[in-house]
Amino acid sequence: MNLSCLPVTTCELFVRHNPTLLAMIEKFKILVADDNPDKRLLLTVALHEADYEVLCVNDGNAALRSIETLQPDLVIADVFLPKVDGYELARRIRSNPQTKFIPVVLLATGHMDAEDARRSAEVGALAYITDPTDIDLLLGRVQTLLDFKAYLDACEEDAFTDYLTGLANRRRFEKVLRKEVSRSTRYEREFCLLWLDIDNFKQINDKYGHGAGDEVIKTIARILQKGIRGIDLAARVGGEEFGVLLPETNFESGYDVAERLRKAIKKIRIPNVGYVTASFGISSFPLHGKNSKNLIAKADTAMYEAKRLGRNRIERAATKTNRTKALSVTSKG
Ligand code: GH3
Ligand code: MG
Ligand code: MG
Repeated sequence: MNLSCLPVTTCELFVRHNPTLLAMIEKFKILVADDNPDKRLLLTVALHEADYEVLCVNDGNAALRSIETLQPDLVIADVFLPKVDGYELARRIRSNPQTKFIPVVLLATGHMDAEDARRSAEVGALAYITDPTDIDLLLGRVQTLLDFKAYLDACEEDAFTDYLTGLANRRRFEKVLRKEVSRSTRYEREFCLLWLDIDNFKQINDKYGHGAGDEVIKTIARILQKGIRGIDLAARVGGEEFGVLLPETNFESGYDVAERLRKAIKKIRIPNVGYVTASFGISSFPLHGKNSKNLIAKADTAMYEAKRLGRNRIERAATKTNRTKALSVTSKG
């Protein structure tokens, strides 16, 4: 199949939902942890020949560091590793939520007794191989475990992706937002949150049908995706509602981005529907909230204010100061 003829989003979806194709494009990364240079060489050559990408380390601490930075798809570790042994390495990989599903194969040279087998099962290793020169056995195990891993990765990707638009879904958005709150708190950085909702969308569904409504949602998703930087995140957070996270962006710059996106949405003529608009709310960290819940609530309230004030506009979240000012203006009549 010639993928270059497909639009990018369709192509991405096709690849993402096809673990075999994914594996063909991106090689599986295998980390080999062994202090014996001959064994490392033997395994590296065999795994390279089987078309895997191989990374080697010679002690357990180096393995733990590499796992964190390189996120391998599978780990092959000698049981008798210096610093952190193979059993402990497997136990730590399994007990860390970030690495929990990386399969571990333990290698033991020589006789294996029932106690070793029990221990390897207890620490969560998925295979225990007693003859590291039996390459066919090793490759068979590795391939099976990687098939399962690829399937799990695809399921995880699905669970965090909005099926209609291919954007992140609300679950991923909130997860990334919580991470951004911790990162920005730690490094004292600013970021912005945009919350937007398509105007009068019910009328579009009623007049042109649900299918046309879906096309509108997909078009808005493409406009958002095209109009933001690589480090930003756009997500579909509800039926016709979107969130955009703008890391390293102050309130005024975030407003400029929202204005650019608002204009881009207004300008596009959608086939069979015509023109649509969206209303935006914007909040920023740390000005309007110090946690994800508050920031979303503030941006959402601002978005509803934009609706109230006529739609197709952007409203800023209220701070204590501008709320007080607004009240004093109102009280003056
Ligand atoms: P407002 O300007 O106040 O936002 O008006 P609205 O008509 O957009 O009002 P509201 O937000 O309440 O309407 C949202 C509609 O979006 C209602 C629901 O049927 C529709 N909707 C939700 N999810 C989908 C979807 O996946 N596809 C389509 N076509 N419609 C959807
Ligand atoms: Mg709406
Ligand atoms: Mg809505």
